[in-house]
Amino acid sequence: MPLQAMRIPALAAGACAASGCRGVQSALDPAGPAAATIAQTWWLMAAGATLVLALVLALLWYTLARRQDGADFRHGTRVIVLGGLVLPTAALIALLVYGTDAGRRVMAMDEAVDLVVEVEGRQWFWTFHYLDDGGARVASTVNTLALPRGRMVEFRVSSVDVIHSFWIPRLGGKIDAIPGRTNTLRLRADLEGRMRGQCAEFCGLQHARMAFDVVSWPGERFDAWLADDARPSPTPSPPPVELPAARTPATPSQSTGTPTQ
Ligand SMILES: [Cu+2]
Repeated sequence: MPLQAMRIPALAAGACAASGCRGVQSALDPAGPAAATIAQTWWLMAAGATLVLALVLALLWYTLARRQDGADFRHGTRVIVLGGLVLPTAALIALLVYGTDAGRRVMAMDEAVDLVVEVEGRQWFWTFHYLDDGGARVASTVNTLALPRGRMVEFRVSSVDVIHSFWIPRLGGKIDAIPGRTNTLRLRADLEGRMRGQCAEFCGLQHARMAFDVVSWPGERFDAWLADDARPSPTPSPPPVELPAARTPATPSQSTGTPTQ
């Protein structure tokens, strides 16, 4: 590729890195293997879509230019077979093969699990229960998830009321939290620091408040925290938030300001 042509993707990647793509909740700023695979797929598909758009525009320009020449369009059948059948079939097969392999890596089902965390969604907060090797709950947190860096964590996600969706964009894909059902998701944080998760399914008027913090610690610090915090899990209670009265639908007889459980 000539140097001039390489400048555009380099500038785009630079601008992306310097601005909107970074951040505590950006899927394009991966902090783990699953999110890295998803981001890689996103960039690949963005590049492919750009290529297809350029090809279509070039063909359109060519067609319009030829019509102005008054020339007849020949080889129509060949263009339809190649452009309408062979090209999409090849592109879709390539995407299917790549996507299947990427999906296997994102799910991480063949990897060993180091820690199990039960995730409970409810209107409108998250509770995280940390299990020991025997499957007993040894600690719980509300709206803050602590993770040991470099260890594979299995999340068992469920809901106590309506359907929510558990999503930490910098670590991987999302999974629905469905009442009466437990869905499993495996994620690993390879970087330390603070990230942000969010409910990704509209679940009621306070849905936008259903965000949570994620802290990724070195393994020793996490172990020490879990050992210190080890105690019977408390009854989940809503975090202390004040609901904006203007956004709470209420009749004059109803009170506002208290989250409904
Ligand atoms: Cu929700």
